[in-house]
Amino acid sequence: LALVQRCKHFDICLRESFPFQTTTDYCYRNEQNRYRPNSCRKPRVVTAETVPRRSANYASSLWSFDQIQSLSSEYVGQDYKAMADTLKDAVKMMIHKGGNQLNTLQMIDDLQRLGISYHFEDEIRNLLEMIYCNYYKTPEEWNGMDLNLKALGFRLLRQHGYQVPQEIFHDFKDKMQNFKPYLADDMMGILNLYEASSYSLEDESILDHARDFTTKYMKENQDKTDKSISSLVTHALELPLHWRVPRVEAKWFIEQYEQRADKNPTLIDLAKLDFDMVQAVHIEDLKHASRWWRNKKWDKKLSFSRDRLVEHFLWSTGFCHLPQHSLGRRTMTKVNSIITALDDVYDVYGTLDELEQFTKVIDRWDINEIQELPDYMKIFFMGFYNTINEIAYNTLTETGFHSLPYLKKAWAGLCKAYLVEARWYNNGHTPTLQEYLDNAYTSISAPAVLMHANFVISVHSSNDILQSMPRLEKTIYYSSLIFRLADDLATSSDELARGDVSKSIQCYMHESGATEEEAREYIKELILETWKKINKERAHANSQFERGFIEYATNISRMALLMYSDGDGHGCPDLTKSHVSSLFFNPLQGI
Ligand code: 0FV
Ligand code: MN
Ligand code: MN
Ligand code: MN
Ligand code: MN
Repeated sequence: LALVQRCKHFDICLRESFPFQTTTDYCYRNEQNRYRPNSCRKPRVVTAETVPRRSANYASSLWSFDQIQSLSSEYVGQDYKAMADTLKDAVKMMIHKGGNQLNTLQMIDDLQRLGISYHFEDEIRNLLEMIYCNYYKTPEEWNGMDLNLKALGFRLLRQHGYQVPQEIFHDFKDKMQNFKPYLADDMMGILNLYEASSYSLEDESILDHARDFTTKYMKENQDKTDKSISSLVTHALELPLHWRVPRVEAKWFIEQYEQRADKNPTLIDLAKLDFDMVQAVHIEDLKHASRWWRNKKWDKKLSFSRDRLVEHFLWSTGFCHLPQHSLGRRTMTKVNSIITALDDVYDVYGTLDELEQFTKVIDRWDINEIQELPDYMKIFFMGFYNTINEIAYNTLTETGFHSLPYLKKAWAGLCKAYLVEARWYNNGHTPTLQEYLDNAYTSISAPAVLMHANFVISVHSSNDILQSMPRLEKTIYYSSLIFRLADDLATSSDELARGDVSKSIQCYMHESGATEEEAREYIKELILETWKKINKERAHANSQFERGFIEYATNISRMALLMYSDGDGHGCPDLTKSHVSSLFFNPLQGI
C-alpha cells in the first residue's frame, strides 16, 4: 500500500494528496502539470529559449556612469566650513536672545523646515522643555492661547515626544460648529491645526475631526488668502509635513522662505550654504555607490532587472541625509539595489523551480551550492553574497559586532516572502487582505532594509541594538505596511497586467466585493490609521538609539509616499528625475 502523504506545501498544491514514498520538502509540476516530489525530478537543462519568461519592460536608466562620475561640487573645504560656523554662531546668539512663545516656536519650525535644526539640537530641546513646562501642562495654561499658537506648540511638542493631550483643542471642537466668524482670517491657525492633526494617535476623535474640518476649510478658502500662505496650503493639502521627506522638504521650503518679506537673512544664508555643503557630501556618496554598481555589471548581466542606482541612492538619502552618515547611505544604496534585482528575479524572470532552489541557497548562505543554479542566478548570488559579507565585515571591524547572522536571516526572510508570492501567483491564489499583508509587509523589503540600518545608522553599542530589537518590531511592521500599501496603490495595475500575485487592492476587492475605487479609498484609510500607530511608537521611544531608528523607519514610509505619489516613481525614472536633479545636481548657490 502506498503511503499517502500531502506535500508540505499542500496549500500550493491545490490541496492535492498524492502517494509519495518519502517525505519531500518541495514539490514541482511536471510536463503534464501534475505535482510531483522533488525526488522524481529529472535533471533538466534550462536554457533561455526553452523557458517562457515574463518581462516588465522597465525603462533603462536615465543616468550614465560617466555622468555620475563627472559630478562635483565647489562647496567643500575650510573656507565654506568657516562661513557656516560663523552663521551657526549668529543663529545661536539669536536663540539665546529669546523671544515670546510664538516667535520661539516659529523659529524652531523654520529651523526644522529649512533643514538646519540638526546644528541646534541641544538649544531646541531646551527651548521646548521650557515651553512645555510653562505653557502646556494644564488647561489653565493653554486656555488663553489662540488657535495658531496652540496648534504650532502642540505639533512641535508631540514631534519631540511630549504627550500634549488632544483636549487642548476641545474648545475648537465647539467653535467648528459655527466657525466662520471665528476663523475668517486665521488661515495660518487652520493650517497649523491641520499639521498638528497628523500627530494623532488612534481614537483621538478631536484630532480626526480637526483633520477633516481643516482639510475642507483649506480647500474651500485657499484662494482667499495671500499668495505665500496659499502655496503653503496647497503643499500641505498634498501631504502633511509629518509625512514628508525632510531633505526634499528642506529644498522646497528654502525656496519658499526666500520669497518671504519677513525672512531672517541669517537663517536663509545658513540654510542655503548648508544645503550645498551637504549636497557635496551626497555627491561623493553617490559616486562611490555608482562605482560599486558598475563593478557588479548587473545592468548588463541581469538585463531583465531595473537599472536604478541613482534612484536607490535617492531612497537612501531620503532615509537619512545627515552629512555624518555617508557610510549608511553607501551601504543602503547597495542593499536597495540588491533588493530590486531580487524582486525582479522573483516577480519577472525566475521560474518557480528556479526560485524554490534559489531560496534554499540563500537560506543556507552557501556559496558552494551555486553550481546548481542557472547562470544569471550564479552571477546574482555571488555579487550579493560578496557585498553582504563585506557589509558585515565593515561592522565587525568598526564595532566588533558580528552582524552577519542577523543580515542572513533578514535576507532569507525576504526571499521566503517573495517565494510565497511566487507560489500564490503560480496557483492563482488570491489571499485575504490580512493573509496577504502578513507576508507583504516583509516582501516590500523594509524589514530587511531596517535590519541593515541597525548597524549603520549609529555608533551605539551592539548591546543597545540587541536590547532594542524586540521593542522596535511594531515600528518595523507599521513603516513597512505604509511602504507596501503606497507601493500597491501605484504599481499593482501594471504588475497584474504583466502577471503577478494579487496585491492589497485586489485582495480587498476579492474579499469584500468592493469596487477598485472603494478598495483604493480603503487602502488610503489604512495608511492614515497606520500613521497613528507609528505616532504611538514614536512617543514611546526611550533611548537615543530607538529615536534614531524610528526616525529612519518613518523616513522609509515618507520616501514611499514620495516615490509613489504620481505613479511608480521607482519603476519609471521619469517620475523621479526632478527630485534627483534637485537634490544631487543643482546647488542653491547662496554664497
Ligand atoms: C518596488 O518594486 C521595489 F523595487 C522595491 C520596494 C525595492 C526598491 C526600494 C527599496 C528597497 C527602498 P515593486 O513594486 O516591483 O515591488 P513588489 O514588492 O510590489 O514586487
Ligand atoms: Mn492556495
Ligand atoms: Mn516587483
Ligand atoms: Mn515582488
Ligand atoms: Mn509593487
